[in-house]
Amino acid sequence: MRGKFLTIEGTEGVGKSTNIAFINDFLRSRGIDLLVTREPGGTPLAEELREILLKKRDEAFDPTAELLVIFAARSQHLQNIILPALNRGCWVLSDRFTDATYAYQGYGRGLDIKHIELLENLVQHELRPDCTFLLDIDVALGMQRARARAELDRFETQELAFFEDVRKGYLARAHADPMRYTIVDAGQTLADVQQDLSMSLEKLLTD
Ligand code: Z5A
Repeated sequence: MRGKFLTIEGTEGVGKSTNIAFINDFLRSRGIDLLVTREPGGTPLAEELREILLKKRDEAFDPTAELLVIFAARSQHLQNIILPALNRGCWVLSDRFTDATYAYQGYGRGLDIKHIELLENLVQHELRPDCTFLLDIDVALGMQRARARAELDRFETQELAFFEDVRKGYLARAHADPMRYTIVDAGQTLADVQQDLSMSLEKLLTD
């Protein structure tokens, strides 16, 4: 039987990395064979493309060029890692996927959503995540957490208004498809965030 495809999304400092470790432990303790991966990246070639995307440089990165590099990395990741794992019955949890492209490149950079849909269909055919955890946080609080943690990459140096647009994009998509998305208030204590995640993971296991 094909494995389930899970994704986790959110703006800066929402705690994706922290909660991926929690989801991994939770599902493994229930006997689920889980592969954790990330985007952009997930294969050696796609990780090289990730470095290109995140590197700060003097030359402006044209938004359409950025979009194409993201989907190039995604195609590589899907064909070499995600699809083979799902086809052998393994569950896959990806730290970001195409919802990030709609939120960052669509709502954040202002690229035409129809172009993103076109590339999504070209690269993914009918594949969409079975379940997406959207960790939602006040943008300023998330930035505060992200800044306290490490040096900022090219995306993280964007203005607050950019991330407000990204957050709006994520929320709009989640509200439009409540069956697929679980919105978790990431401004709560970590214990409360993980309590909410446990409840939706329990539900996923019984579906
Ligand atoms: N990008 C794009 O534009 N288009 C696309 O299609 C895709 C990606 C796929 C890299 O992604 C960039 O790529 C990303 C969008 C763009 N832009 N940026 N930046 P990334 O996922 O690798 O980068 P990231 O968003 O910075 O993720 P991260 O480094 O994994 O951070 P995080 O997961 O949000 O946070 P964390 O490290 O787990 O937590 C942050 C801190 O908060 C840390 O110190 C925690 O201990 C703390 N924390 C976490 N939860 C809590 C709670 N509940 N209370 C208090 N403190 C907490």
